[in-house]
Amino acid sequence: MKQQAFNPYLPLYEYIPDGEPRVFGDRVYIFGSHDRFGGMKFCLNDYICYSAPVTDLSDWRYEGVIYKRTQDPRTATGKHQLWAPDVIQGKDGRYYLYYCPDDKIKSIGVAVCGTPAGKYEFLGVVRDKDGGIIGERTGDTIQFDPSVFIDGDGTVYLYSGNGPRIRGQIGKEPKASVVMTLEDDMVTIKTEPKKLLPILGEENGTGFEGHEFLEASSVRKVNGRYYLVYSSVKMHELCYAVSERPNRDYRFGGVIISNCDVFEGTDRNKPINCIGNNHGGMENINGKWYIFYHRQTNGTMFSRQGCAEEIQFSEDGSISQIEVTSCGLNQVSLNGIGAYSSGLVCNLYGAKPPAISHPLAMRGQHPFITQDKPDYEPGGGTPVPKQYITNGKNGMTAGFKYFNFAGLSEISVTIRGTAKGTLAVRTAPNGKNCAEISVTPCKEWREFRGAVSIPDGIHAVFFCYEGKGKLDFLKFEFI
Ligand code: FUB
Repeated sequence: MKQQAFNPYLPLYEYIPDGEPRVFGDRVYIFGSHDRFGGMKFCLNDYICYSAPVTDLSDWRYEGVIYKRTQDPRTATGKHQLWAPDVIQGKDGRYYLYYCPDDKIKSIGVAVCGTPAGKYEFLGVVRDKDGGIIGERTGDTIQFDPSVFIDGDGTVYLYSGNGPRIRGQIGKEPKASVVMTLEDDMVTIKTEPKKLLPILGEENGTGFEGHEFLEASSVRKVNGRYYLVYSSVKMHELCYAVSERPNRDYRFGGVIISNCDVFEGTDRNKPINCIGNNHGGMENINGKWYIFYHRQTNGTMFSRQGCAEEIQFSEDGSISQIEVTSCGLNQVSLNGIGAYSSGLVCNLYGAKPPAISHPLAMRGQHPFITQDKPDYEPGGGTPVPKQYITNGKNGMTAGFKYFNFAGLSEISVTIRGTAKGTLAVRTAPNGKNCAEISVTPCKEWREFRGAVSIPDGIHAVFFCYEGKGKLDFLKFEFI
């Protein structure tokens, strides 16, 4: 690899949630929504794309805008946002982009392009053979988060739908997880939508209890089985269901990842990141399987960023839950020497347990990741923002996983703010102090250093603040 890969895997100024990884040829492409940093709604920006060689997941290339929010005639006014998309290569060799324009328009748009990374042109809306729009006909359930899979026999499956998150919502809108098939034109349905996974209210006796389908369908075939990754009613977790058939009989498989790193049924059953929605998918890249997911930043659910981790399949086809890390696609631990942005933090919490990411709930009460300048587009001529942790108060823990240390002697932190106290450095959140860095108030960014004693080998690093006042935390360096 040319350089190290991190989580988030894209530049820290990019906010691409709902990322579907797709390998086309020798590159992996990320098709996701596009949040605007500092936005107060989901997906305020046009779809953009990044790609990387399958052999170097550190080397992401910006492909530019691939589809504008206003290209679909239904959204031409610019008042709608484009929510989670997916892209598949059709049998004609062209690439088809599927999306729902937010939760106000309950049907699926399709755009097409001769190359994976755009620019896409609007093709149509998914309809039945009589022209009826799927999602708008009497008796239809609403369409949401479309995702496509083409099986070995050429059948094109379109998955879609969402469910209620809390019981009181049941019955307000006709919702379901559904699967239908498409004609070769990729826009007309061949078979009607039929129910697939249980939503809240349909779970009893299904094995999905507690992990009912919410949204974010995404299907891949692995060793002859179909794996449907979805986001459950808990929002923060991506689960999988598995079947021997692409369009029926899915069994609950388990949780693959929780973006607040909750491992139910273990002593790690408390959130250690702010809680928010999650969406992604899995992909085989150069012989290894990865799960792509997103994290929340800026104390809201509207500035989300893509992350990824390697996953393993057991002999019996099951996938164990993996933890969130700072090193993700790097495949090995990060260098134990050098400087790192605090934006790579993978566990971040304060004295109070993390809450659902929402401006009113988060701001003021919890530490969160933010940046020092407005939303940035590559080539837009505006300055490149720097990401940092803000609102760090007494009891803040900021964890980074993992580094391979050899002969570490000193650690520096670059902070600013009114903080007066100690940043303790530990290899476990409640472990012993490996360094104690005294910090004092400073208006501008300032570096503080401390001698450190961390044994050689692979360790996590946690910065734990004890003191008065608040700090912003920009970066740290292992020396
Ligand atoms: O990004 C907008 C919506 O949030 C997606 O469509 C959902 O899956 C959730 O991630």
